[in-house]
Amino acid sequence: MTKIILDVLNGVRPKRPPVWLMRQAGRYLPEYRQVRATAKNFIDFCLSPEKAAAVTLQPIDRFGFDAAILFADILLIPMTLGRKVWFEPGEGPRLDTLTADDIRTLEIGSVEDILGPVGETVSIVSGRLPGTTTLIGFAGSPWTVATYMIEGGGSKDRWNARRMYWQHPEAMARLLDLIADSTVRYLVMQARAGAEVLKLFDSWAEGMPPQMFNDVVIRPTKRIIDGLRAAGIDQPVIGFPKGAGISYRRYAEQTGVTALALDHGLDADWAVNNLPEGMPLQGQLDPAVLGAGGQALDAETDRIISAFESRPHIFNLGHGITPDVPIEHVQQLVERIRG
Ligand code: 1CP
Repeated sequence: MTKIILDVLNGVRPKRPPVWLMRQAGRYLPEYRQVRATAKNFIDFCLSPEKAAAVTLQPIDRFGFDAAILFADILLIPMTLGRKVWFEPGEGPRLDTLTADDIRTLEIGSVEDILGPVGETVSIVSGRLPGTTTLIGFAGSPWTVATYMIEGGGSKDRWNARRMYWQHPEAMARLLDLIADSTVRYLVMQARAGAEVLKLFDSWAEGMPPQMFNDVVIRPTKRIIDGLRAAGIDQPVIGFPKGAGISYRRYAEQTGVTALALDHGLDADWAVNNLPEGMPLQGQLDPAVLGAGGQALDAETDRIISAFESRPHIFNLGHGITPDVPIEHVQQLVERIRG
């Protein structure tokens, strides 16, 4: 049986693009909320292989997406560097904040033990997936993970992290290297457990000067991909430097990614004409359109499919699905794509 997403990542252009959605396992699904309610807290949920595997498979059962994405979170990696991470109910992630001084003494712990349960989740899902569905493993990219570590959670403009880059460049470089090296071990574990594609989420790659983009986005991403290849991992890697604008091109040329996930702000025609020839592209429906549904959803779905007709293309959102999206809209989208 062939897996259409692996075909596309190998450069094939099928008649209709395959589809999956960022955050497809999540609160818009009643069956997700049901399992979620049985977990002590969000971190525990991510580290409970049976529960995490169950919610990974839910959107596949319901919609028949072409890929399942491992249920976990990008904020597990700070735990491998000895940091505390917790989720405030109704608010979001919290971490103990990190200063330049703290960074000098950080060390990578036993990634394989601390995040071992995630490897188990991957094995369980791998054994239960339909033969045509691709299993995607993932991690956060170093810059995005670093912003949460320095800020102690989400923040409006990542001010402390951005300032640290300019004020303590050596501390920032060390932090990014440590996250990258821990992430390599984490992704090697996922790949060996059965992840067939790996995705790197750089949700905060927007709004920085070019040299800074080289230092905090491109270099650490390349370090991860070089590390994976050196470890004998040859799975395709999808890079998602969200909000990078025209810097998507340098990212595509210099990091070693196999494919690019495009956010909805990037001009599709620019992308098709300026990103490396033949490189598979994933994206890029605005999640708000999925929230709206109706004719707008059909029209935007059609526009995106035809915009990427000349490329190997995986249909997806430009960012994660939001909890308020009606399930019927997702159904409508999948039917429209499949014609
Ligand atoms: O209680 C809940 O159910 C909380 C919602 C939730 C979910 C469903 C969180 C908290 N994380 C996740 C799972 C998750 N997170 C997945 C796997 C499942 C899937 O995609 O179907 C993935 C790939 C992520 C990745 C992730 N986590 C990113 C990168 C992608 C993005 O959306 O930009 C980021 C930034 C996070 C941090 C995070 N985790 C959770 C929240 C609410 C946040 C964002 C905080 C913020 O906005 O700053």
